Amino acid sequence: MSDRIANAQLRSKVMSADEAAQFINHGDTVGMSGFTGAGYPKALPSAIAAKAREIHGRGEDFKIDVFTGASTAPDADGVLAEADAVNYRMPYQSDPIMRNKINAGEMKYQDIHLSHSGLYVEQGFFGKVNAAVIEAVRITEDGNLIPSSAVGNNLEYLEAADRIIIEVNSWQSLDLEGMHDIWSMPKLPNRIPIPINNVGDRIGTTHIQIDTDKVVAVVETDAPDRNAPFKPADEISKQIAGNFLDFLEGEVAAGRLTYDGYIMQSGVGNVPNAVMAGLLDSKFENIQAYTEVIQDGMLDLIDAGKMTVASATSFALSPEYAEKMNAEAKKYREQIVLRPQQISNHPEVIRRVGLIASNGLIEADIYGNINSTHVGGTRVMNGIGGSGDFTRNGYISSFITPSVAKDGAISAIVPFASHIDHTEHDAMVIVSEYGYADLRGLAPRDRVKKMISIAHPDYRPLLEEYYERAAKNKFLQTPHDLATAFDFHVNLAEKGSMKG
Ligand code: 0RQ
Repeated sequence: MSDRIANAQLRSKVMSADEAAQFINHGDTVGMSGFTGAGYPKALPSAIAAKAREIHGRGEDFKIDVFTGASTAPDADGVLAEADAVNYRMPYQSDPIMRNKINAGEMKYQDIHLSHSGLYVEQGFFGKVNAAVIEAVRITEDGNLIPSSAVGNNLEYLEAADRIIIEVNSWQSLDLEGMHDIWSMPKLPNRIPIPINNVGDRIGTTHIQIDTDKVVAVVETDAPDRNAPFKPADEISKQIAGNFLDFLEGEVAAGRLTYDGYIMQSGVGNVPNAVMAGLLDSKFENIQAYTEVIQDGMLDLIDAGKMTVASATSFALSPEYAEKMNAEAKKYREQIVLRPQQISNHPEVIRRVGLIASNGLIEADIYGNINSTHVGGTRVMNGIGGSGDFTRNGYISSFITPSVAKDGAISAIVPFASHIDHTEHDAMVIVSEYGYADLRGLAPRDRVKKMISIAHPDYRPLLEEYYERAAKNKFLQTPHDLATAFDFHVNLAEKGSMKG
């Protein structure tokens, strides 16, 4: 047995994942650890999926509701979806099998702001949480958990659940201990200000205290997190990154930012990583991140002495960088803080530190409304994730995107966004490979020209045509021609291209 389980009571609960799956029943609500492919349970999801298949084979029902921090991995969301073991999922997913089941109407999904999800559990919006399945680096002699590569909603699930299953993963570095900052907010109506004034402030403990009497099983694993490797930055990503850096330089020139005052939030993906690569060679120094995930580019910035501190709730590292983190966690924990997602994404702290948010999008419309989640307004891609938490509350909120998707069949700039996650009131700067549209201080009609200037040249005449038509209407605050506002999307659905 692993010497990572130092508590005698919990050592007596060690069993196999298949044995532990007996504690998960049809109709249960199960809160799991895991955020962007990090810190999710590695064994229980497959064991639960096997149990579901066996029960379905007998012609009986077996489905559970699955809550996590955010996305997990093929061996969690993927296996559970494949086995038709999920009834309802929240707050975020990005798994291809699960996405297809959701879009086919075979399972239910509620896409929730990541900072809200734990609070909703605390307040009982979802009813009872039957079980928590949480990955840990180790269990201390006192029965406390040292979380692994994500904190997510672990506190809320451990507190709300009747039964707790702990996975102790020996793949995760013991040196992660000391990186976490666990602070539990007093419940409503006794909230107090969160005492974080600076990005790196530590306000809590390095462990999670649990009710050991609720623990029904401890499962030992030795399995890596499953983060996808990033593609090397292509020309377009580099151009977008260059334009984003031009925007930052413009802020410095305007006196609104200094070279040592940049606090970033960054969505995940190839373009954000290209931005971080660009920052390596920029004049920006002492960069800080108040964000939700630690990415490869941030480790590079820390290694280069360009980033002083990063606060998040999890890692979203490529396999190569995850190994690097495991080897060097002792060093990185001096500059990285992993917090519960209610804190990493909290509006109060985000507004206080004054960060510049930057996230990806599916489409933006000519007035600056942003669709982050639904292709064609109906097919969900991933979810809003933390993009709403940061966009609504950031000091400056930006979006970065290639001007087209699917070899030019889809324009990222459309007349009217077919689903709106971030409104024109929140989005300030949109960046593509053609430049950046700075919408701050502009009434809706004055934004149109700027938005069209960052669209792909193939789509600019179509967007101009639309606006001319819309501007012939009677009401001119935010002109639209409702009869043709979704022609781009209808063309895509019917003819395979937004061009028609
Ligand atoms: O699909 O891989 O099949 O080709 O979407 O697109 O251009 O690689 O960009 O990785 O940044 O993803 C909005 C999905 C953009 C992401 C979204 C297709 C495109 C490709 C990926 P393929 P790119 P990105 C904090 C912030 C919401 C959550 C969030 C996202 C795939 O940024 O999920 O911001 N955001 N969290 O082809 C059809 C369009 C499309 C499109 C792109 N208009 N129509 N497909 N794609 N635009 C992090 C967390 O919360 C965890």
